[in-house]
Amino acid sequence: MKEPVRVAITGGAGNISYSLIFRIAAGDMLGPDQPVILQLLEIPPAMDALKGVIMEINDCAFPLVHGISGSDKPEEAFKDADIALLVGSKPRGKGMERSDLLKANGDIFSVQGKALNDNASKDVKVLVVGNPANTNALIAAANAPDLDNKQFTAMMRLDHNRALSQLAQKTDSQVTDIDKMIVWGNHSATQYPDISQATVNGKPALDLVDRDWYENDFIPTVQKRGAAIIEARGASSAASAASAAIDHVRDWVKGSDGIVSMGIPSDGSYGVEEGIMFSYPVICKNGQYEIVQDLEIDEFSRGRMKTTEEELRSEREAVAALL
Ligand code: NAX
Repeated sequence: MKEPVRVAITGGAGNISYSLIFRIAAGDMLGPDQPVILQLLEIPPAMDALKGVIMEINDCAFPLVHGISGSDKPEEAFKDADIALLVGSKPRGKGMERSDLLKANGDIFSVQGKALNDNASKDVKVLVVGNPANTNALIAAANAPDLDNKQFTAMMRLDHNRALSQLAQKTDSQVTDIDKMIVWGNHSATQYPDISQATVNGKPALDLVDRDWYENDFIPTVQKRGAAIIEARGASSAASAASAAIDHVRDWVKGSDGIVSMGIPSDGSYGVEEGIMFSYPVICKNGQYEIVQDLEIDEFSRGRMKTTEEELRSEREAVAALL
């Protein structure tokens, strides 16, 4: 039997976690032979609800769960964590400006970045799901000076999966027929879901769909999918977000099957400002991710990438005091 992996999850009593934790416990993220110890973090008012979640996990008698704890102290929840899923964040309240939201979450993610730095495994892999995910990840990384900033990533996989599903439906194919899907930039409405590199069963995707559909239907549909889910369900994406988090970490740890999109610290590739948490096409191998280089970027794509980059730069400016 393998040594258990310690997985810390914040926002353990929230909606996404209610799907996420159970799937991790069932082995969907790290494999059916990998035991886990779950370390859940919540804020004091949600500790009762967290207790209920823990009771339910215990009641599942998952063979892979070798331990489970709940805490309202980041230093306890992150102790020796090998993987940290930062899901909990402050939702946008009534009348709150985007800058207020950035600031409120900045306070959470600077504390958590420091707690990861001081308590987690030195090799911890961090995925930030809580919004604004890219800039929260930037703040957490900046507050963890002893960790490599490459250990911090932001979740773009839900956007990536949404893009795969839309293109598969349009071309009457399966998501597994699609290769080289990319979502660039920020997890926001400025993101750029790019099918200019993609193939469907080996054929260029742009030869299979018309340009008008791509620019005026596909791109806005993927960009605004989160709002459409809220409109339809009366609540934000939860099970699909959990599924994307599982895909992201599974691929990072165990390797990806081709290109996937991850929000990672920009190294300047494709002319993007260095340091911001920008979603790139990556390939994961041996527990590491590498940006896919040398893709030809046309003028349309370049413009879209600039727009989302500019938004991330202005978010970074808004939280400069926390970096
Ligand atoms: P919920 O409001 O249901 O749950 C959030 C939980 O986090 C709550 O239980 C809350 O008590 C807890 N929490 C708040 N501050 C905390 C802190 N400092 N430490 C620990 N726990 C804390 O939200 P849920 O639907 O689960 O969504 C969680 C986050 O994911 C939100 O920020 C949401 O916007 C974001 N999303 C990100 C997505 C992405 O693709 N990156 C997609 C889905 C989702 O919208």
